[in-house]
Amino acid sequence: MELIEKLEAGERIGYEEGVWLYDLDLFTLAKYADKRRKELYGKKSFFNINRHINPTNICKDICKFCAFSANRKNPNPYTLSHDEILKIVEEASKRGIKEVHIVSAHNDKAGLEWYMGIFKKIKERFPHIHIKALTAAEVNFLAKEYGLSFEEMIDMMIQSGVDSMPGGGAEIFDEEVREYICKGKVSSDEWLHIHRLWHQKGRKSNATMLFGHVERREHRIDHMLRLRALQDETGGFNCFIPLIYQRENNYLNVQEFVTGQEYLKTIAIARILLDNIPHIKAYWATSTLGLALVAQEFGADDLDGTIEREAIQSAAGAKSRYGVALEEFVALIKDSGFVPVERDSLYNELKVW
Ligand code: V47
Repeated sequence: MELIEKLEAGERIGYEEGVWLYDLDLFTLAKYADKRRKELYGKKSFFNINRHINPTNICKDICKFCAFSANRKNPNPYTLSHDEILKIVEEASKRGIKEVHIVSAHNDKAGLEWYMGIFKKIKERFPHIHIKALTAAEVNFLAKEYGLSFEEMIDMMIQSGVDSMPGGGAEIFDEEVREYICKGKVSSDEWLHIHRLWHQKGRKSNATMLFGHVERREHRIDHMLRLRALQDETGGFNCFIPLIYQRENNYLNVQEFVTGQEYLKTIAIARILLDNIPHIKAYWATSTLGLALVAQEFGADDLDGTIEREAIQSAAGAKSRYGVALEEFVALIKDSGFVPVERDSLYNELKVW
């Protein structure tokens, strides 16, 4: 069957055809991605009111793409105390946030209790706030550092009050590229297995893909298909998030940004290939707000949230350090012709703005 016939019929696309999708023109891809998006959500675009917190930037691992961790290019190590973190949550709670998104570096001095204790304290004081925390990379680091199995780590996360897992640390699953960009970090199989175990507990998580660096298009397709296979097994992913690699203050030395066209193609291909993952997020911190708004017409139905503070992408040059004001965010979504729907972290609709 021809690729276009398959797209017309809404049939599942395999690896080789997935790579061919990139050779289609942008508007042909948009036609099929937008059709799917409309079938699922019409003109709704989801977002949440959230606060990102990055409690430490001291890291045992060295990922070439990372500008966040304290190193020669960013000699600015910090570790927040529990009290400092609680203060941030308290202030954000007054502003009405519904979710904290907590991601740290791999700090071997902080201790397991520092990592897990903060979730307990946040849950005790702010039981209404959803805690999305600990990437699979952190889970892998903590498990190995403290001699625990992944299952034991996951049980501890649940007992400590973690509600869902963010999608970080996935980078690119292809082993050769992974070895080059983040040698020694959680392996692709480990990343996928940690999410499998989390899903088996009835919990939800997200999945990211870092692209626009040294990977090729086929690596992106392989990455998405490994996620699709796990999703067939567990159904636990809520959302897929392609992250555009930001070039400053890190060791990858990539000269050019991925083009807007390549980003939109990747969003559209994700919507087409990932027929079993409900949401495709245009994470504006890496794409810019403008391109994220355009991505709504290419299959993206989620724009993440107001963020408030962002340290990982902004350390590498993105203009996301102070998040975006709620009123502005909502107005931009409306002006782009979509309906802003505030959601909770599990995609229950809270308010149509
Ligand atoms: O995994 C690191 C990425 C990720 C750079 O689950 C970089 O809802 C671009 O996972 N350029 C962490 N990206 C952020 C993350 C995330 C973000 C928003 C929402 C969700 C979610 C998850 O940041 C890391 C890594 O891939 N990253 N350095 C860089 N130079």
